[in-house]
Amino acid sequence: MKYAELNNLYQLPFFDLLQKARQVHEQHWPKREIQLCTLLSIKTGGCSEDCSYCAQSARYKTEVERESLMGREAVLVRARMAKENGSTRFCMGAAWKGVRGGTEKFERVLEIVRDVAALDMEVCVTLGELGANEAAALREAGVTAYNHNIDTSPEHYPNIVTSHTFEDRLRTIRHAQDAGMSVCCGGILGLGESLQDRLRMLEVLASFNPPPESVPINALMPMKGTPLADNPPVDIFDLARMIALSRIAIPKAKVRLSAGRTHLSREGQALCFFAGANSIFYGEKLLTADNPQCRQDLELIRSLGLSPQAPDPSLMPPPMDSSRQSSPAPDVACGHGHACKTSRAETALT
Ligand code: SAM
Ligand code: DTB
Ligand code: SF4
Repeated sequence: MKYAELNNLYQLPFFDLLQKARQVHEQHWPKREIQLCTLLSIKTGGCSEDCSYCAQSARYKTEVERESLMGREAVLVRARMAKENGSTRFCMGAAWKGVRGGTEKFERVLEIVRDVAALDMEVCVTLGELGANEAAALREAGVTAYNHNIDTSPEHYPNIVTSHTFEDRLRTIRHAQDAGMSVCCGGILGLGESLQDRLRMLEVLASFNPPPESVPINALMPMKGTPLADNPPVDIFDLARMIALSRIAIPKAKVRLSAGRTHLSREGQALCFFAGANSIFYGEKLLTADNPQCRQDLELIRSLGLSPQAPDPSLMPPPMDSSRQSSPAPDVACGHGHACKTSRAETALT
């Protein structure tokens, strides 16, 4: 979908745009389900890059404490909890510029991926820049989706990040796709971008071939110590418009209402679901920032007559050998290592 068409849609009266998005949504996603994805930061802080929104960049003095790559077992415990709690996708993020094959670090990531893939969950990772070989190795280990956001328009990108380029991002996305992983790619609103930048970002996302499997729309979480710490919040109607446009421009993608939900009311989130969002990050932490409580999310989903998305076997990693592990039920349910009282999503909603 081209810029002019996106702009025409954006300029429609709010309810007309929502109505169009709703039609597309119902045609492609008739099940009234919300995908629950649990995030885990497996390596936190100390990143060489200068992304001006990010609390994990080593260039800024933020409140994030550096943590080295988590051990296999600790990650597996969190992944099991996430599954137990009803998440169908486990997303692991690392504060790296990128990964290089043949290094010990990368081998450890591959082991982690194999472990999580054996739990029969969708496995998503976001590790920064990838070459073709690294992408192939991740796919082979069981990664189903690679998250790499373009974040904003190509024109605005250099105002936000200077340590790598927009083209670098596109190259990584291409490597992920060539290796057979689906791509989770979206952006952030609230980076001081213009409406034109937002539409350009969507134009680029909609031009991917194949289209992104999921599109996270993040509202900036202003992080203390970063250059964008004082940016004003994103207007809820602008956010809903962008979700509606994403739904229309990339109809088969899961559109994920991502970072920033702690700043939205229940009504604001409901509006975004109506506009076409059908996925959220679930659990009380994103990577380093806050996210709503599990219980609140389940209640919101239930009160809207929606349900958590059931696992889709076609999206699981391919079968591995007989070493496939079972996942005993942990006492803690939330996937974030604290005593969240929420019971399994499925049970809570039936
Ligand atoms: N280092 C890898 C990368 O840059 O792709 C993976 C981790 S990075 C934190 C993943 C994504 O999180 C970023 O591309 C950005 O879209 C999002 N993100 C990071 N900080 C954010 C913030 N403060 N508010 C909203 N989204 C944020
Ligand atoms: C995405 O688009 N949003 C997630 C995930 N992909 C990796 C990350 C949001 C990070 C929010 C800020 C933080 O937790 O530090
Ligand atoms: Fe590093 Fe990713 Fe944060 Fe940029 S967004 S500073 S690459 S962790």
